[in-house]
Amino acid sequence: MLKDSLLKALSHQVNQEYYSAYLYLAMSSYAEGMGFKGIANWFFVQAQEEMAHGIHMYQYILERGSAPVFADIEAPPSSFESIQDAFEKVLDHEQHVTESINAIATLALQEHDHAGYTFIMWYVKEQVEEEASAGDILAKFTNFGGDPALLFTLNTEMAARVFVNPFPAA
Ligand code: OFO
Repeated sequence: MLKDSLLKALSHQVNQEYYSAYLYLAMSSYAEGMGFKGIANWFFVQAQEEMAHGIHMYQYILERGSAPVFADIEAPPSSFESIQDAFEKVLDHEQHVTESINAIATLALQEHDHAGYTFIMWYVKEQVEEEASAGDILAKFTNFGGDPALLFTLNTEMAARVFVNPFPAA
């Protein structure tokens, strides 16, 4: 069974993963409304990944013989200033998630829960990719933001993204 402190932290993280999914759905809906279906697709796939993370953590809590503690999921912002603003918020959000995941890893070590530590390390690595991906997209806005073709290029590139369940057996 998980110790209470770790159960609380992992349950909170399940909630955060679902909040992340809500946030990306809100961004997807915003991009759709702006007519950028490809960018909307990128956010939609991101939301699907977040839901997969939430389910994966939920199942891990059960596997450890504990019961997840559920809480309200916060509402995401309903609008954004621009597509660039949405991606700036993606990076801010993922940095916040990284801190939260790192805190769980620290807690698992403090509690001598080596299995929990091994579990959460997958997410430590995942967050490096999440931040790098948001950073790469934002760099395009920094370097080519003045070029009106940027959004159309991104829209085409992002239309190709497909959801691949990172935990196919789950
Ligand atoms: Fe779950 O990786 Fe983003 O937040």
